[in-house]
Amino acid sequence: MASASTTDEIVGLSAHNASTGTAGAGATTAAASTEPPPTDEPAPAPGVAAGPSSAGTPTGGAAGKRPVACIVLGMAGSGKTTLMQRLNSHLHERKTPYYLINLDPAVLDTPFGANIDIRDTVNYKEVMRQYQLGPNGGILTSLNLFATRFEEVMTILEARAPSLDYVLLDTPGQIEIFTWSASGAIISESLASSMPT
Ligand SMILES: Nc1nc2c(ncn2[C@@H]2O[C@H](COP(=O)(O)OP(=O)(O)OP(=O)(O)O)[C@@H](O)[C@H]2O)c(=O)[nH]1
Ligand SMILES: [Mg+2]
Repeated sequence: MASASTTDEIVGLSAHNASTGTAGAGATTAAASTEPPPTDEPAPAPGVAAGPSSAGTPTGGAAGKRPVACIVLGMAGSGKTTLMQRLNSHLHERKTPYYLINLDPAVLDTPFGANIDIRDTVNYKEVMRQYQLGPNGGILTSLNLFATRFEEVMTILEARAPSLDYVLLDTPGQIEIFTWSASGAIISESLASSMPT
């Protein structure tokens, strides 16, 4: 969940447990559980980008089972977060193990509980203030700051990969920020180098 950050624009990563379908108290089928899929390690993007990525050809191999990473991308207000919420409900109901990551630093509230939330690491409003940026520049810079820590996210995902079927990532409404920025490339290529994305 979003947490109040310190005056620093970026704070330590925090992660929540992987969702196993049994987690997320009170999850219902109609409404996605807002309970974060359970978490326990330190912490950390929407359309659905599915299918094999050109950035990597993870096969599972020695590392064993690999979850499928789905980055939900789309225009502002196109329903990315709603889709995430529905997927959360669906997978939770089927007891499919998955992991949810929120990459939207500006969202006020998510209708799903993210295992890793950019808002736990980067304070979007503080970034705007410190760098004297507008909303879009704030999102861009927040994502860039977060991308510098994405290795830590990958470490968490690597550790959990064998027990996960899916890794779902919600992204900011400003699609161009994700698709055209260095941070978007870093995040998507990091994922694709490790698992089908
Ligand atoms: N009619 C209709 N409305 C939808 C659908 N999906 C989402 N909405 C509505 O569209 C609005 C925006 O949905 P979000 O899921 O927040 O969209 P988003 O892409 O995450 O928005 P940003 O994060 O701001 O870019 C909400 O009021 C949703 O209820 C859909 O399939 N059909
Ligand atoms: Mg959204």
